[in-house]
Amino acid sequence: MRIEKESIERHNEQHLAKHRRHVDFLSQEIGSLDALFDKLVQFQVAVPSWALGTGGTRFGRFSGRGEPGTLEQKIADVGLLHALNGSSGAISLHIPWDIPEQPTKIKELASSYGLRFDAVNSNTFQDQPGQALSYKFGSLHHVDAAVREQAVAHNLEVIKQGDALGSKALTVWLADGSSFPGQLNFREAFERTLDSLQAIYAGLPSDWKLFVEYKAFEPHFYSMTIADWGQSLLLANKLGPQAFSLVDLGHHHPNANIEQIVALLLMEGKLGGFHFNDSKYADDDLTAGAIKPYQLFLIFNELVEGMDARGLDHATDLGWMIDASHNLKDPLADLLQSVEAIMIAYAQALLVDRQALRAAQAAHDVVRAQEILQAAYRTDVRPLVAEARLRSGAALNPIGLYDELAVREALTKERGEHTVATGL
Ligand code: PSV
Ligand code: MN
Repeated sequence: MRIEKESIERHNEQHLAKHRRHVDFLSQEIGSLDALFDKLVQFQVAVPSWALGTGGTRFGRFSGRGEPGTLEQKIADVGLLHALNGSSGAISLHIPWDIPEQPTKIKELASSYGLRFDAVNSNTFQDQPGQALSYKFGSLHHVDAAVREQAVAHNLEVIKQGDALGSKALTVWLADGSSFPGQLNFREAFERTLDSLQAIYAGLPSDWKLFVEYKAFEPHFYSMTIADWGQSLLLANKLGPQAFSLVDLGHHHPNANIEQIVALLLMEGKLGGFHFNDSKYADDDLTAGAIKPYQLFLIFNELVEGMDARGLDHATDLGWMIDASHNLKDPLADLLQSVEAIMIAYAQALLVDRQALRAAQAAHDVVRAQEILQAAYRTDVRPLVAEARLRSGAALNPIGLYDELAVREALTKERGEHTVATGL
């Protein structure tokens, strides 16, 4: 299913007058907004191929309807999102869940929806059918060199697959760790991981980046071999200029100050990519901004400050991706909500009066500093995000149009009631 341009235009026509009133009000309050609109239009958040179906928990999985069963259908789903919101112009694949059998055709299909391929993700956290050696006790950190070699070879294969699609980054997330004290020699596990990552790094094309994703817990209960940003940064520094840390919002202990982590990684020039989601307990993979929208804003506040301090292009110098799973909501509606929350937090961060904030900081005016941040956070920027969508030919109200067009019903008719997407 594709969304026709005319359907979007008709929908926008209906909402235009009210929308204009809101934008006029904000531009009278704030002043010229053209630079902000340009930034919002440019900003694209990749959708991971594994977020398009219903995820489960270890207790069960309640599949949805009309889920994409093939890579082509997953691309079509991201195409639908991008048509609706104009901000989902990239897809991130997980190999071997999504092996592109005919890369040229797949690339053409994606570009027919205006999509490019974001970072590719390797998977050494599950054993695949027919695989010679098991990852039960880890992959890149494994005590057995043959297992490490198998995992390195898989990552090199993923780079090859990604290269054929035009991807420019490999994300490595390891489930490696230990569940009991004494199970692992921490130092040697880390050294073996570095050694394996060096072998992968050596196979990286010169215009590629390697993202080292960390996670404080899960699936292991006692230690994770790349558990936090310090360990990820250590690896990225040792690997070289093409290696970076990747921050996934769900991978920290509760109450971690993620905005501070982001600020320091940016200071070091080592923040490479981002996985957005929200959580209450752990890596809950909930809709971005569903639980802690103020934290999302504070993170964007540091991102904008840090990227500007280093002269980085907000849209292209870092890899932006959603990493979520959907147990209850329709995955596509949920992804629309995540992108909206991300764009809102970004727009609010762009509105922070940086000069005034610096002055307040220099004067130890803590009250004023909070007022400045919260003035931006409490601005209802939804009309500005909608205006950016209008300017990129997308819908003023993406979820409204998704419902009006009964997209899920159409997909269910096309694909069936009981389809299951590959992924976790
Ligand atoms: C692990 O929890 C993670 O965040 C990594 O990014 C994986 O690649 C992704 O989830 C999908 O399992
Ligand atoms: Mn992730």
